[in-house]
Amino acid sequence: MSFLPTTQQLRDRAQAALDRIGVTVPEGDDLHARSPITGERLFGLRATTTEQAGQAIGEAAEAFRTWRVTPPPARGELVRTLGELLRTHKSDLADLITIEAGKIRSEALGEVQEMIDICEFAVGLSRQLYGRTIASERPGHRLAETWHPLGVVGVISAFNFPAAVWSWNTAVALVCGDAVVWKPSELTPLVSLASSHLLDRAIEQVGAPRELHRLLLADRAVGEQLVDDPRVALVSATGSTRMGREVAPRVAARFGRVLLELGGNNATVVAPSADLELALSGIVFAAAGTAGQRCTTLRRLIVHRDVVDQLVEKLATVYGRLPIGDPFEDSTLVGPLITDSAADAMAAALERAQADGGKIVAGGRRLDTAGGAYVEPAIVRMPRQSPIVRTETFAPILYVLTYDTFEEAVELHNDVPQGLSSSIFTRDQQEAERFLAADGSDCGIANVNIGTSGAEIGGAFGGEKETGGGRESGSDAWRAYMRRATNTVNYSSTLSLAQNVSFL
Ligand code: UN1
Repeated sequence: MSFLPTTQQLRDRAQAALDRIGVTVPEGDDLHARSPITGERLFGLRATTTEQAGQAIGEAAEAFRTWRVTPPPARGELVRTLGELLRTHKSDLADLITIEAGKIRSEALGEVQEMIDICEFAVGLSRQLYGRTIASERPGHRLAETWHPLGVVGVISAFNFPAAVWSWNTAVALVCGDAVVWKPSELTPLVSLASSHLLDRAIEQVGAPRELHRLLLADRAVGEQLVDDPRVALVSATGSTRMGREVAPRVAARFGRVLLELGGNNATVVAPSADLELALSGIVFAAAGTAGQRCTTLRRLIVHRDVVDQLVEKLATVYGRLPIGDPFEDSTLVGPLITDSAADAMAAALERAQADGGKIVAGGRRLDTAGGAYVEPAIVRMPRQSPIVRTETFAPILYVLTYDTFEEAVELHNDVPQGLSSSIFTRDQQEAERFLAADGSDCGIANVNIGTSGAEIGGAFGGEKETGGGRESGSDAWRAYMRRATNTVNYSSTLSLAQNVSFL
């Protein structure tokens, strides 16, 4: 393992990035910024109080009144400006992502690229918020639908994509005419302050209402406030299934809308015809990349009996050479886990898996470093899909299961509570199509000959079952951020009733 930077070096690097972005950290003792690289505290921060949060929601609701009647292409101009600022500060924001989330440099830059991409998508979208015209059954009538801005969107985001998930929601919500109130993870306050400040700068540059975006740097209680406040029209929450289980009924109780992006327990099927070299690269990035801390991380590998030994052997060799350590180091592929408790959860899961008859064939140990939680990504061969395999552990553990028939592979694949991402490696076209068919993968994302993670922003992102059913980012996911009105216009001089009803 490479030498780690000191906490002071990280603090200086973070400060330099914050200075270039132009943001001042609100000093205080309520919360703190820390880095998983050394596991130590960087800065103390002042949190948003519940009173301030209430006020922020009110201000956003007020800004919405102006924003909703601003023409969408003018709203797009704001998002275009944000995209430009993100391009200018790509490296600075990536620094903060590495410092607070522990992502390797290339993935941190990739996260900012994803933000730039969604801004560009949203700018185009600002001229494409299409409604339909519908054939009316009545003479002299026009039937159409119009999409209107929804209101205040509350965004709750997680540590692992501390900026991109916010941008998917915010760029789209803003062109849809909504205002945004953001409650980020307490683990990544600097990334949140920096992202939010870049948007504030864009808002100022284009002369949009200042209160269009509000950042709540606070703990769980303020998150709950956002969930319960009737002025928040849509709560878009990314996090664990446990969190979603609490959020959904509370928002439903006040007839608000939710968009949920919860846990994944993603699997890849490797068929006997698969190109194993291709599969190998796809699997390693999906399973060990981001130290297993993506919601799209590959957690289950379902391999045909004819190729399983060969594939596992190749994987174990690659795993044995994975460079683990300082995420700023160019050669590093696996950075730290976010906290000690994530490493503890990984150790506990490995123990459970072994108790169920699993055999660790690669990795699984925590490296002996002071501070950060560095672990070797693990591969575990399992005799069956036991309860621990069906559970999402947010760490780099890849469980390997064996199958004989395609039907059995699909059954194993779908037999988990989560339904986010999936893929198959095969050169058999029929098999690939069957995996994508109605009785194939039951996930929101189903891929062929690539891994489960690293989706592009152009498609709708999200999943089924305990993943929560939400879709954000590309395609027509924008509709969740708007309200639909059906309009019937009578341009004749007769009042004709639908369904041929006569009255008067
Ligand atoms: C997440 O882990 O919460 O598809 C989002 C991917 C990324 C987004 C992951 N584009 O892996």
